[in-house]
Amino acid sequence: MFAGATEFIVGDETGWIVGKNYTKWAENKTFKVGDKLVFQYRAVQHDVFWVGEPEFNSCKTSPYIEHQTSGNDEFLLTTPGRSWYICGKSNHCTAGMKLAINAIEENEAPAPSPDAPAPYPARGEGNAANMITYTHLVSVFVSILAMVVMH
Ligand SMILES: [Cu+2]
Repeated sequence: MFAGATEFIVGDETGWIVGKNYTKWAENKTFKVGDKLVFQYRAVQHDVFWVGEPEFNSCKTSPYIEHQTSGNDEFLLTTPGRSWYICGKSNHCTAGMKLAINAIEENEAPAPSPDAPAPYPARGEGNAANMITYTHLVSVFVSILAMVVMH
């Protein structure tokens, strides 16, 4: 179902820490439904609250949608739209330990529309499709050749 799903380690190699700009981390990334956010941190030092926009803006952890504390917390993006995550420890959120993302529909990929010129095939999938077509053509050609040789 979630063929091209991506697992995002929030903050990449630095993980979920105080002092990282997660707005900046997220800004050049495309999040899709089916992708997963993984928050990695030393358990007890931090945690992750999935909250609404007002709680995100005011750094309040109540009400929240989900709270995880394992240090390897996974949040699956199940619906399109925005979602907000904050750390609930001390003043970490106000210090910037917060992440807002926008998830798009799985097949709403940043691909050109059908009537727009398509300079490249979609990465990966396009090549795979071309390969299948090519393989198919070769096998048809071989069958024809075999028929001709046998008659
Ligand atoms: Cu924290």
